Amino acid sequence: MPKLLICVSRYGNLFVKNVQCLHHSQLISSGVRNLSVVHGDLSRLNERVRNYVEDKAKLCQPDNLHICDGSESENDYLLNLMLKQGMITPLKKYENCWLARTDPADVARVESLTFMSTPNKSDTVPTTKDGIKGTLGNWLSPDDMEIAFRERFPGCMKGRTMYVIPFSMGPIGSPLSKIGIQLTDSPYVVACMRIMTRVGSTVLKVLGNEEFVKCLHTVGQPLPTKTQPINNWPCNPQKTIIAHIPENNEICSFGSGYGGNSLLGKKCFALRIGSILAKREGWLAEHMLILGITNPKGVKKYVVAAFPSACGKTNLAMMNPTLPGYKVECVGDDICWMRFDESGQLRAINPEYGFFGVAPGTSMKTNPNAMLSIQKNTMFTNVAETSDGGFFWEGLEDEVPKDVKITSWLGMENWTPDVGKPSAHPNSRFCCPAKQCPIMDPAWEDPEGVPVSAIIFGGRRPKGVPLVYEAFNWRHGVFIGAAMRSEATAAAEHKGKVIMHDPFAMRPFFGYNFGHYLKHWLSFGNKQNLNLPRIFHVNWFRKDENNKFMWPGFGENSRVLDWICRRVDGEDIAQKTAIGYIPKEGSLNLSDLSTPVNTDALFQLPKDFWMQECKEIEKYFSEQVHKDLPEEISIELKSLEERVKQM
Ligand code: OXD
Ligand code: MN
Repeated sequence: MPKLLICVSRYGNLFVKNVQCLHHSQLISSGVRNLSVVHGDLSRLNERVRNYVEDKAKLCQPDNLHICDGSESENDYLLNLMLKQGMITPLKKYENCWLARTDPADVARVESLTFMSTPNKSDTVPTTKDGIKGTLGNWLSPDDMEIAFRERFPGCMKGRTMYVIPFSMGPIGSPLSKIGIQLTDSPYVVACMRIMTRVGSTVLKVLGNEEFVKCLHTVGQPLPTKTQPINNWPCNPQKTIIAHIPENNEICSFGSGYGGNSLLGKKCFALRIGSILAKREGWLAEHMLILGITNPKGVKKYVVAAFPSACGKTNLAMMNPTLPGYKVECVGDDICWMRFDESGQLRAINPEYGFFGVAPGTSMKTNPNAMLSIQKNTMFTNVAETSDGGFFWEGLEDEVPKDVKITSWLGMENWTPDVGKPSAHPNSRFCCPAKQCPIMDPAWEDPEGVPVSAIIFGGRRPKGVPLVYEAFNWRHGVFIGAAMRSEATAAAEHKGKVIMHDPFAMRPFFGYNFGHYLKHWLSFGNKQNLNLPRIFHVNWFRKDENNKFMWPGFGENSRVLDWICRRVDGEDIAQKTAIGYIPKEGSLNLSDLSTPVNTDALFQLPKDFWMQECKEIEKYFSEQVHKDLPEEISIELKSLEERVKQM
């Protein structure tokens, strides 16, 4: 019997000093508790993965270990298990569709409980002015992290099964892809990870003995629980923490089963840790959709677009263009990894394998391709249910039979709009395989990625911001990304319709100091031989004095994409303004537009608004980014102010 020394690591993880030389069968008998491997073979995991699993199993003390192979039968087993536990119910109207209702206290990302832990605070967040509270990420010192971990993780999986999920972000084996191992005690998380990422034994083969991103997740409710979990959804909102430790390529998430906090491949890995890897390795990990648009001449271009949560990224990525002869195809709806290739061409992959989309507002009218994608093999969370076994949410009023009864996400039967509360939670979701989308791009899994011609930024701006404008150059484009603002979203815990700064739509997802992130973006502008894409800003959400949207949006946005593509081709269709290039009169194709629009009003640039906007940006940069703001960005802001003054 080896002599085991139980130690506490710097981050509060319990570990056994000589764990490397333990054989798995010894682990099973000599662990802190007995552990049985109920699926898979621990001894066949490569050494690094095995060490990670053993280390965390000792810390979390699950009863069972299940190494996932990603197979159909495994998935069926898990769905059955959740069904028996009362965690999901079938939506019988469709094939293999399920509804999970969470504890109402666990419904969204928790930005205030999401931390990056680095030895130096300034690696994670900019140093703010005069002690003003920073809003560009949360830092925890390794010591505080250790205290937080020690309070939470030891024994957190008692009575439960720890699932080991090997997953690839990006096509398995692509030079642009990265591998992670997620450990979780939630079968819901396993089922959703299998939809959202490429899971299975092949991933382990491709990994060999290389580094991987370590992802630990627990619902934070060891068994037996003192009280029955609400909706059979175990979670621990009082103790929730989502922590990232870049120096170890590690993510540890405690207490929440909600997707953004628990499907660790998505925001935690692909964006927060991803952006750090990207900085280190010279590429970009961004909160962007990727789409291909083909014009009537058959010429295809790919564009990427960054909008904050709930600004319609999924709708744009899956759009049916109204412009005759145009075709849009989807590569991804949320996250984009991009790298310049040897010829200087920027190439992008979607690291995800599924869509985790906001349900309310999605309908055959707004996004038929999303609706067609979710008719089978889909996990719904916190949507309402119809008496004929279907789903329901705000926006589907015209699409469900009139005689069906609706049960709200909170379980209220015979729900009607008179109740005064929505039937589905505003952040309720569908989680479906991307390949079910009828307009997936033929190259969406191309390991080389697709060539990017344009980068689009945007937000929900009811006032002052025109439908589209183009940056003067790369540096100005980076400034536009940095100055992005948008109305708040239901995807996180924010309330109300305040206009929030959301630079690059990455505010909740930066893995490192935003000032350094800006330098990284700017650095591409100084490199030789790069074919830098043009940068644009769009706003589908401008409102008139009667509070009505001025632009019809959805498929009509193809007109804006068309203008952007023609600019990429160098067409002389732009006129210079103080804020950038806007379409020359008549250059935006508005023929047969569904509703008449007032283009003058859509492109009007009110001087007082833009003076105020400059002030807000100045205040934000000086308070929040302070000395970390690159000189180039200050110069861009000053130039904008000067141009606006002369308007
Ligand atoms: C998302 C988000 O869930 O951005 O995609 O919040
Ligand atoms: Mn998102």
